[in-house]
Formats: sequence, structure tokens, C-alpha cells
Amino acid sequence: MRIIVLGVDGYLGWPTCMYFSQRGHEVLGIDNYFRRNAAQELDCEALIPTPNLAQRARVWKEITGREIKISIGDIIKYEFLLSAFRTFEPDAVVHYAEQPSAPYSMMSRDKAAFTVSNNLIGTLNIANAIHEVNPECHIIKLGTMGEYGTPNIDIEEGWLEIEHNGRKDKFLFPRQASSIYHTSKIQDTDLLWFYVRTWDLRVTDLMQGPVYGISTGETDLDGRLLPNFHYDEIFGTVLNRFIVQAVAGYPLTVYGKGGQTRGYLNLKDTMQCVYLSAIQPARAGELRIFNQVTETFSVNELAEKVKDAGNALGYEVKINSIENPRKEKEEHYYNPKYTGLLELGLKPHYLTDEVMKGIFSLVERYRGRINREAIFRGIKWK
Ligand code: USQ
Repeated sequence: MRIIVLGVDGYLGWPTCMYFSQRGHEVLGIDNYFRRNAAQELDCEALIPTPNLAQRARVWKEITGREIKISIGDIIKYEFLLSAFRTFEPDAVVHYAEQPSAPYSMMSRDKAAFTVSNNLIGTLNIANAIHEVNPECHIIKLGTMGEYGTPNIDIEEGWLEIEHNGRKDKFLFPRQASSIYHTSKIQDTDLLWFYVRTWDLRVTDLMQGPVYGISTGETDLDGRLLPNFHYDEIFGTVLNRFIVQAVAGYPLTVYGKGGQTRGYLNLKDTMQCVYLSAIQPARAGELRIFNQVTETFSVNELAEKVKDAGNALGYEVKINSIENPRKEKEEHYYNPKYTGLLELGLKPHYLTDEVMKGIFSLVERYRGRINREAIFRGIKWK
């Protein structure tokens, strides 16, 4: 297949390119270096030095003999995106090119506006480019479990059948997010759903929970191929943050009561899910939705797991409950369904002590680069 990966410089983008390339597919990665630049501006750079994309593509070629094409540009500029679609002629596009951070989206009006316009216009441009160049091209869009919020009913995979006044119909499962970032993801789902109904596009929406981990078969080939790993309050996800905090001797930052429960998955499983979706595409005129998680934990459970794993490795890990800077339920019902990807063939990697040890040992190698100031600044939702 010919695959375009949008947002190739991110935590998920670069490993995804290598994953497809290693399996014999032709890959074009596109990025505008938003995350790299924002992290520099906000003094919260990734833990592991990441060579630029041209350099990483050269390392990949040296090691595997395979080529990953790279193009630097902004998908908000429609002509740029259109020309990439015209010249590369993709069979599928993996869309990660969004502002991905909830705290970033809550920092100011300008950052909220950037998040909404970047995420919506990017998605709108992709739908239009596909409609114009090749309506058969499959869009695999990274959605988020946060779109559903934490309702007091079971969370279905994307859709809900409703019976009202004796009549039945199927609708998108109700969505109610708790940040502007997550809200922008609801809005772009809606955009894609409109284009699926109107132009018969093929779309898979992967409702992903917070991802953890560093290692995939491909990243392990050379230190220069490791992903962009963030542990800061803005771009880091909670488990990666807790492990870095444990290594840095920084008490784990549990927000509020710590009963916030989410569905989590290993970076390796993100690769599998995206790949399985690409090789078994959605039908024309189908918006196919999967909940992309492999197990659920509360923040307290994660903190305890990190504490136990850290203690076993000789770290003295403390847990600190701090005032929650976010506005979210701290105790709630949470029961998402997630069988669709298992049916496609996903073989989950669960969060074992061994997996945590692997992350600890990589973080230890780069502990000299941990910036304690970036760990917690208290970006408030108020
Ligand atoms: N949390 C803490 N302490 C911390 C950091 C987070 O208690 O130091 C809590 C948060 O309050 C939240 C939970 O842990 O209740 C998860 O937070 P997170 O920062 O790992 O995840 P989130 O902000 O929701 O965003 C991340 C990714 C985003 C993705 C989302 C999936 O940054 O791109 O869409 O996970 S989900 O959470 O399912 O919406």
C-alpha cells in the first residue's frame, strides 16, 4: 500500500511510519514541526533527543535499506496537501496532524483558537483532498476516548441505538468532552461523518486512550529512531509522566482524588491497531469507529503500580495528591466496550511489571535531561 502519515514528527507518527515501512509499504511522512517548536517555546522538550525527520529517515535507510519519504509543510495550506496527494497517490492516510494536548488547549484564548482551527481545518482539508484526488483513499483518523467523557452509562464503540417514542435509529454515541482539545476532536468526527454521508468517503475513527511506552520493534533498532517522548505537563501522558517522576525523585502528581479512570494502551498496540485498520479498510460510505484501548485504570492504580515497580528497582517513590488543575470527574462510572480491534486481530501488550521496567530503564539512560520545572506548572481549566 501507499500510505501518508500526517503528523510524522509526533510520539505516534514516526513509529507508525517505520511500522508500515518495515512491512513493505511505501510511506510518505508529513509534518510542520508544530510540536517540536511549541515544546521549545514552552521549555518542555522531549526527554530523548530526536534528530529531525530527514536525519531519522536517513538512519532508517542505513539500517533497513528502506525509504521513508519526508515532506515538511502545513496541511492547513490546502495547495500543499493537495499536491502531496496528487504526487504520492496514497491508498490510505493516517491522520495524527492535530494539536494533541488538552492542557495546551486550555492555556489561553489564542491556544484554544489555534487548536480548534488547526484541528478542524486540517481534517476538512484531508476530506477535500481525498474527494478531489481519489475518493477511494481510506482515512484513518486518530480520535480520542476523551470525546465520550465519563458518562454514567456503558460506552459503546462509537454508535448507540436509540428508541424514542416507539421508533429506533442509530446515532453517534453522545459526546461531552472536558477540554477544548477533546472538544475539537468531537467536532472533527462530526466533519468526517458529514463527508462520509455526503461524499461516501471511507473513514476509520480510532478512539484512543492515553498511550504509554517508548519501544516498538522498529524504535529498538537504533537510539536515533526512538519516538518523541514527553513527560511534561503539557505534552506528556500520565503513565509516562509518572515513570519519569519516579526516576527524578519527584512525588507522583496525582490530580485530585485520583479516581479518574481511562482506557490505556501500549505504544506497540497503537501500531497494531492502525496497521490492522489499514489492511482491512472501512467500506465506501462507512464511518467505522473502534475504541482503541486494552485495559482501564484509575490514576491512583497507575500511581501505585509505578510506586511498586520503582521501589522494586531501588527508587524511593512517593505519591502526592495535589489540587486538580483540570475540571473533570474524580470519581465516576467507566465501562467502555473495546472488542472491535480484537476482532480485527489485535494482540494486546498489557501493562506488566516487565513493561514498566523497560520504560524505567530507557528513562534512566536519559535522566540527566529531565527538566524538573517542566513536570508541573499547574495549567488551570478555570
Ligand atoms: N493526570 C494526573 N496527573 C498527571 C497527569 C494527568 O492525575 O500528572 C490525570 C488527568 O487529570 C486525567 C488522566 O490522568 O484524568 C489522563 O491524563 P493524560 O494527561 O494522560 O491524558 P489526556 O489529557 O486526556 O490526553 C492524552 C493525550 C491525548 C489523547 C488522550 C486520550 O495527550 O492526545 O487524546 O490522552 S483520552 O484521555 O482517552 O482522551
